[in-house]
Amino acid sequence: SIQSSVKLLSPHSFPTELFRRNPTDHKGDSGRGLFIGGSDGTSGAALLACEASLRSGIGLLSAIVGKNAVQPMLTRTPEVMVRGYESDLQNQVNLLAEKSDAIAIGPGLGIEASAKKILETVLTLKKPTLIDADALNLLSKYPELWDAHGHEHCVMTPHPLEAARLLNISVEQVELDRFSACMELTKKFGCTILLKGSGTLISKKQNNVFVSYFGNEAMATGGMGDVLSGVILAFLAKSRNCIESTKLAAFVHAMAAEQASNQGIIGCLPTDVSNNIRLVIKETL
Ligand code: NPW
Ligand code: AMP
Ligand code: MG
Repeated sequence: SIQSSVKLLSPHSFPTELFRRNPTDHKGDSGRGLFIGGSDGTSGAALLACEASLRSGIGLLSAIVGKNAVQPMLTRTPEVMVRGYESDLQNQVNLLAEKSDAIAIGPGLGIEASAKKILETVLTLKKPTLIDADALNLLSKYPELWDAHGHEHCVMTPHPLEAARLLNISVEQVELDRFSACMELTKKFGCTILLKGSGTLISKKQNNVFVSYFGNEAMATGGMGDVLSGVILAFLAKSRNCIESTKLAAFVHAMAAEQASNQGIIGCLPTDVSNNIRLVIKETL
């Protein structure tokens, strides 16, 4: 049965050796990542994801963001090597993506034709790739993108509405049987799936689902998912292991939220969660 294959995510279920640093490590050993997203109106998603990625230990982080996100990004996190979208965009994406161990695409990306082209380019490279938010919406809108370029080294992190769009069903249907929805996504895409929400589900192979009961309603704030994208990117860049990175990220993200919400459930910001990531990782790895 479905239920018999469900495992509870526990603080002790992570292969910590994949994520630890050694005393002689240099920045390249910690992983190079590329973030792509944050267009006009949703620039903040890029800032939140990139800051979270840095707090999760990424060694080198590049970002391709909307023009209006460049200055705020440099102000908040000068550690990021940031570029604005330009007309020779394809070229930029290719150059940066080829040098990266992992890529995250989607938060605040928008679903314009230019975004579709970038997603196509990224998928073609077959690198460990986190696909979230508008990149998921693009896959719902243009299923042929995945048919032509989809691969197993991807992690998709839909919230229930994004999952419903991907499966062509209603949010109610997703929420009524979250396990089935998660498995349907695993079957359809053949990559790692994290279905967001209270009782987050993570699966790579069918009939093998991890459930996380960490986190709480303090996380019901816009931008919280963008932080998760950044955490996953960092762990992917370090380990290149999709399922283990996703499990650890779900735990770190939710535990950081629990700790941040000790000061109050209401008004706990994604930024507060980001600021607690470091301590949670210290306690976990
Ligand atoms: P409702 O309100 O209940 O009808 P969308 P998005 C539903 C970026 N962001 N259970 C819910 O529907 C993102 O990265 C930028 C049930 C909700 O209103 C994306 O690129 C920010 N329903 C882009 O904006 C901060 C659920 O889905 C609707 C559900 C759009 O992303 C915000 C929203 O889904 C944001 O992260 C659940 N658990 N969860 C920034 N500061 O720059 C969600 N829903 O329409 O896909 O829009 O998720 O806000
Ligand atoms: P997004 O909808 O993309 O901003 O992502 C929201 C993030 O917060 C996901 O990681 C969700 O699993 C998490 N989250 C939201 N609400 C809750 C909740 N009530 N309990 C636990 N986690 C939640
Ligand atoms: Mg989101």
